[in-house]
Order: sequence, then structure tokens, then C-alpha cells
Amino acid sequence: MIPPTKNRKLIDWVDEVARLTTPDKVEWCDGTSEENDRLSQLLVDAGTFTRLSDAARPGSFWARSDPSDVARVEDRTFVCPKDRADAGPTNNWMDPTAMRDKLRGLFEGAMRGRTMYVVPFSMGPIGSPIAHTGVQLTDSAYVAVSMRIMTRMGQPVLDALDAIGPEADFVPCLHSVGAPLLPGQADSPWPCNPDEKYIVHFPETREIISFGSGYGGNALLGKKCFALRIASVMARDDGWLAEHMLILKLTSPDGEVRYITGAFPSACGKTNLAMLVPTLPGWKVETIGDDICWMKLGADGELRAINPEAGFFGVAPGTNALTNPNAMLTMRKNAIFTNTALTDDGDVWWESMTEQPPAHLTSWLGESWTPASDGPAAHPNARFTVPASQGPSMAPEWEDPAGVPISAILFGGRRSSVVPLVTESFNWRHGVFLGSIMSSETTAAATGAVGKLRRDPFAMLPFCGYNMADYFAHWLAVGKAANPERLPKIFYVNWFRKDPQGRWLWPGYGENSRVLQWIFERVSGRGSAVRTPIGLTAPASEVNIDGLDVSDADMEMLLTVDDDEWRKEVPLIREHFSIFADRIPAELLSELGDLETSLGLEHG
Ligand code: SAT
Ligand code: MN
Repeated sequence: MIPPTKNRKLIDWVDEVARLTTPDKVEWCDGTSEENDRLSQLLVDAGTFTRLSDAARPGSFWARSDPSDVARVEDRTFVCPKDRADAGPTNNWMDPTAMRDKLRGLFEGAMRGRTMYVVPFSMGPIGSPIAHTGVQLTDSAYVAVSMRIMTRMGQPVLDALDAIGPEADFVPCLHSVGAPLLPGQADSPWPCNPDEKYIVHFPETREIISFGSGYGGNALLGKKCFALRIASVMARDDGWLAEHMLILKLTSPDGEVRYITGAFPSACGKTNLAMLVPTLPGWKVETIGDDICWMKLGADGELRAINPEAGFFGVAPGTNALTNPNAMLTMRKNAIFTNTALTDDGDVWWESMTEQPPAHLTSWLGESWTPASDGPAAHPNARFTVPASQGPSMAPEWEDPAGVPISAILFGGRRSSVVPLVTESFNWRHGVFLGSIMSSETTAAATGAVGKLRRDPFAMLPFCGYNMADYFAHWLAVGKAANPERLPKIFYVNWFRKDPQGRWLWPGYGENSRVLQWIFERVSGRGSAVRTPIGLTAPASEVNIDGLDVSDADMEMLLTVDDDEWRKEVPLIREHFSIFADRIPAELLSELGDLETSLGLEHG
């Protein structure tokens, strides 16, 4: 067919990949609903999708992955600049020439028996000065239909590219499930490669190549691979920020508006916070984004943010009408559910969706399941994929091409001890220090042990496309480039603190609006704070707990900075910084020195 674009680089690249991977055919995706219906039906026929009942969830599908392909594979994820030091100590690295050779071998004939889809997509509203374009080649129809939800996908993207000119640039994203078919060979419902998986980034040429997995973060290349790993490199080079953050709009009872971003590791409640229903009367939270945030400096030196995505790829288990009613409403139609359970009447279910599980289900493994069965009905990392535009909590300006001005940045993680409910940084530099020492107990979003404490600076550990020490330096530089009057304030929050007996101290969810209220007051130049060695915490008297069943003693425990615990934390921070050797910015070492001094410690 005649390519529906004049872009030379794109046409040549599609040809070259088709010659290497030898698909049965090449299809350019236009992003229309007709195309979406056709591909969805194809997936139903292939057994990948089960159509959900129209009465329960119109336009929606249930998919089960291969049991080995359920999460991001961090140990198979590579960042390959020429110089290993540019990838830094926290990324897997391989020499780019050797990696290209390896991948060429794997991609040879990899799409045999399949269709190669050309998926043009925009991260951010098409034409926004903050947005960027990518094109994904993939042999997975599941990926193509998911990309249509998660990004602005199809012909309008090519038209916008052509409007710039035939040389317009885009990020090439190559993906194969790595499961070629011999003539007559039956396909499996979830093709993937059980032996070889490579999720590879070439930051210098801004390319992504992914092989062997069909799962979300490994395969929907606009998301973590482009919008975080490659975009973080683009942002470093061009003076902006590509971050693993939600964006929310907070409106006070007086109608004052503040926009807030928050970095939390995967599966720590970003989606819930972005869609929060405040328990505080008169307050309103609306959603701009739930996972990724791109921020560029505006005309007045303020940081303006867009959500580069167009959909939500959220964790299903734990989501219900109490924890996140807005998410439940968003996914009532046109949704894809992956690795949840299926009910007998053609709807989906997952742990805690309802208080009582249904008497009978088909589990994520495709097995008959009853409450007496061993193991959960849904995989703990089961996901819903759904268009953001369907969300009742979306702010009307969520697609504003100019972005929204940010007043506060939150950092957080799961810490059952040590880290108080909320702390404000002394200033930007100290805030960058707090971001750089973030830590969290691991979740099911990545393969590996769950509940292990790891340092996850800025929640970017698995997503930073270059040396993380340089990334810290970049954050410091952005702080200097911005208008000091318009610089967001930085806060460190922790909803997950427990008492020594292991009881949650804070109810979380909608009650987090009480913490947001204090943050709102602080960024508005009001409210008081208590100085501690790690920052300014809220006095218990300033967190509004009207109508909340949390004792004064629990509030004290939640807001306490225990100097002894922090003295024990300091050597761990030194150890964490030491992996970056002399690349760690001097300003951060100086912050660590100040922390030691205020805790009465000798400098390490
Ligand atoms: O990377 S995914 O988007 O698949 C999930 C996550 O880790 O946030
Ligand atoms: Mn995420």
C-alpha cells in the first residue's frame, strides 16, 4: 500500500524493519473506531480477548497473559549509551554495537506469520509545544489497541508530522513479541518469548527496541520506555523534566486552584491520589494525569505540566467503590482488563472489588475458581486500560496544550516506619535531596520480591534513561533556571506508616485530602510548620482531623521525626550515594552534611 505519510525516515525505517522481520503484511494504523473494532474482533478470534457482556461493560474485553509475562522485567531492561558511565550504576548496560548485533539476530524473521502494525502516536495533545511524537512498529494487535487508549494514536499524528515537513523527527519504537509462526502453526492466545526478553533504549539516537514481552510497561513503548527513559534524556538536553508523577488539580472551598504533581513508585497509589474524592467538605480534586508528567518552563519561568498519556493503565486489585470510585466509573466501558478474573456473567472481578467474592469465577490463570481455591483470582498486578476522557474526575483543562502551572511537588513511597506523614523541604535544593533519598517497599508491578526496601530516587529508579547522579544535577539546574518566585514547593509524604505492632496509622485514600489541605495552605504562604532535621513537618494541630477516627497519639506518631531512627538512616543514605561515586552533585553531599549536623552526627 502507499504509505499514508511523506516522512522519508519513517517510510525507510518501516521498509527496513519489514525486510528484517518478514511479517506476512504491514498495516498502518489510522486510529479509527472501525479499525479498533476490527482488531478487537481479531483478538477475540485469536483467544486473546474475551468480550465482556454488553450489559456489564460495553466495548470492553478481558485478556489473560502468559503466566510468565505479567509485569515489567527490570533485569531485562537496558540503557545503552556508548559510555557505560552515562547509563550509570542503576541501569543495566551493554555496548550499543554489541546490543544492536544481538537484537538484529533476534529480530530476523521475528514477525513471520504475523502482521506488523505501524502505530504513530503523540505523547501529549497533538501540536502542544510540550508534546513529542513516536512511531511504534509491533506484531501485537493487543499492543496496537492498547496504544490507541494510552496515547493519541493514528493518522492525525502522521498528518501533524507531515505538516512540519518530510524531515520531521519522531522516536522510533520497535517491538516484537518474539514468537514467529511457522506455516500452519497455531498461535497461542498470548504470544511472547519465554526465553529471551530485551527492553532496550539507545539514548544517544533516541531509539527503543523491545523483544519478547507483550505486557504493559515492556510493550506499550510510549509509556515507560519513551515518556520516561528516552524523554528524561531529551529533557536533560533541553532543560525540562520528564517524571514518574501524577498531576492533580486541587480547589479549595474558596475556589482557589493549585496544581500538584506527585512522584510515587509503581503501585503506591498514584492513580488513587490523582482521582481522590476528598473527605473534607468543600474541597475538590480533579485529575490531569496518574502516572507521567512532562514539565517545561513557561514564559514566566514557571513549571508547566502536561500528562503525555491519553489513558490509564492502573492496578486493578485494591481498586473499588470506596478506594477509588472515579476509577470504577471510568472503566465502565471501552476498557481492557488484563489478568483480572472473569465472572460467570461476563464481567470482571479482582480481590477487594467487592467485600464478598463471587461464588464462582474464572481466575487470571483461566482456571475455575471459588473462594475456597488456593491463590488469588486476579494477579496482584492485574491492570485496567481505559481512556482518560471517560473519567468523571478529569479536569476540563487536562488536555490544555499549554499545560498547567505547578505549585507543589510531592515525593512519596511505602515506608512502614521512619518517614513522617508529611514534610516540606527547606528549599528546592533540599527538596532535590529528599527526592534523591526516596525509598519504598517493592510491589508486584515489577517481577521480583515484594515488600523489600529499596532506594527509589524520585520514583525513577527503573525509569531514568541516564546516569542518576546527572539526573539529580539536572533537577538542581532546573531549580536555578526557573523563576524563584514561581518555583513549586517540594513535600515528602508517606501514607503507609505503621505502629510497632504493624497497624496502619493513617487511613489514606480520601482522607489524604487532609494532608493536601496543609500543603495547599503552605504553597499559599499560610499555615505553620515545625522545623526538624529532615524538613518542616505539619504540627498535629494543623492537620484537620475533624470527623476522623485517628487518636492524638497516632497523629503524634505519624508526624514524628525520630532522630534516633534518622541517625540509623544516614549511613544507608551515604551508602546509596556512594554507588554514584564522584558523580554525585556536591550540593547533595552538602545537604547530607547538614542533616548529619542537625542530628548531632560526625560528618561521614
Ligand atoms: O510499567 S507499567 O506501566 O507496566 C506499570 C508500572 O510499573 O507502573
Ligand atoms: Mn508508573
